[in-house]
Amino acid sequence: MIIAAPRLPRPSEAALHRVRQTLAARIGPSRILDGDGVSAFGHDESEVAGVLPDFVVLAESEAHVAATLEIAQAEGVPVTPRAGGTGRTGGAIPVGGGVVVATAGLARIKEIDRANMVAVVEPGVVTRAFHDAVEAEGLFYPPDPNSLHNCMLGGNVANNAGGPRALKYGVTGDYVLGLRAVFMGGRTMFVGRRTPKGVTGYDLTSLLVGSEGTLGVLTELTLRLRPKPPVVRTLLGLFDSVHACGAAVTALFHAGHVPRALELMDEGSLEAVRNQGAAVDPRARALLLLELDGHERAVEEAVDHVGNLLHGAAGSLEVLAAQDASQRDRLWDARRALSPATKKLARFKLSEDVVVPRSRIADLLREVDAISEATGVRTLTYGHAGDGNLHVNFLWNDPSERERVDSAILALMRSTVSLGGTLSGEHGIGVTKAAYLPLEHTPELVALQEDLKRTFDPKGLLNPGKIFPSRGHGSC
Ligand code: LAC
Ligand code: ZN
Repeated sequence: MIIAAPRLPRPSEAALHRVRQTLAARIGPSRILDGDGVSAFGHDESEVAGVLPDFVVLAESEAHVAATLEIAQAEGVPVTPRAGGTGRTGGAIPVGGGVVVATAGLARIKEIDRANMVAVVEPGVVTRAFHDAVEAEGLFYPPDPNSLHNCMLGGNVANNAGGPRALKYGVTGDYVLGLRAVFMGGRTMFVGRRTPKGVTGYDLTSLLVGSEGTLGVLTELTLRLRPKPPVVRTLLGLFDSVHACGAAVTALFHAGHVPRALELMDEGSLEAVRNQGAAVDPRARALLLLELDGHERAVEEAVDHVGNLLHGAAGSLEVLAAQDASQRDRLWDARRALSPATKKLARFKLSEDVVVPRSRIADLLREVDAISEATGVRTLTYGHAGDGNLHVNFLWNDPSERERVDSAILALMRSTVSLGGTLSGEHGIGVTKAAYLPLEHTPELVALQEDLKRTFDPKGLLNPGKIFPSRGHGSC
């Protein structure tokens, strides 16, 4: 663990005892976990040092969540919501102690409405299981964060998760029509609608999507679906430099192609993939993984055009096409395993998810080289190039390098903002990026958001210590 959690005051033992007793009477003692059982609820998949909650509520209904938020509010005890716990920024870590309310037990797919292409689900549904369920109905739910085998829809919505298919289809928030949420004090509301159009009142759905569990706890999601694309084709373009990949991305868009995914890997990422046993052509120092979908004839035509373009103007060394579903799955498995695979390249790794306008990708890649050279910190980059959303990873072995790593990350954040980009495309701010938020948001904008936070949660008890800079992290 290489990022310290912010230090927040812990709730008093007396208040915790009262919350525990009252909750046990309301929802049953078997739904409350304490002692050694809480150890799995103190961390997520970020590099933030874990903090144990005092106890965990294993919610199985909205009423359990509401009781928790009512009783915790009355006693001034913090509550941290948690779904799959696969977040990358410390968002599910109970940094102020208190209660974790786990929503993995709310795991029903309540409805798949084919006629209206809408589904109603609970937050504990695993994203991949939801894909399978809607695809069995001939429908399609595009958001596909790379942790989809483990992450849950509640966390995806709370963080407005992205993934490779966001390029053509948009991010999680583009599929949330409405939601039910419980607010501190226990008030429960439906926000939004279940129709594709609707402009009544403020768009509170969008406010809650991506609010990282700081405004309310999600208990039900109304999601928009699409027809399942009949044909998908996957291509791999090999290049002799990451800069050539960047230029190819621009050329593809200039030629009018919008693949559903357009993923980039640089030389360091390829090293990680090769270390996992993948036989990537040794000449390749970068690659693009590209996927097109739609109706057969249109897709075949696009595959030809894209193949020619990559071979010709974009100067790729080779273009390979997946021949069947199992080849395609192997390519994606290698891509999805990249984050853990890169971790094996050094003792320590920190990973960012910055975004720049697509036309500035080449500039960002140059900035990353310059930062690496100036600080002496090894970097590797991969990610959702079509969206301009790149995972820049910083790798080091000696703890004494840490100060240089922090200055390299700060330089990356500054460059990103000056290229017209944003600090986070899909992982959120959480703990890890709170200190950098002022690079992108003015003090007035931060203050406005803190006012909104107070409206929902006047005592600051719901997922405290997240997003806002005054409570940001320090290095361990
Ligand atoms: C990915 C995760 C890290 O793209 O967002 O692999
Ligand atoms: Zn990603």
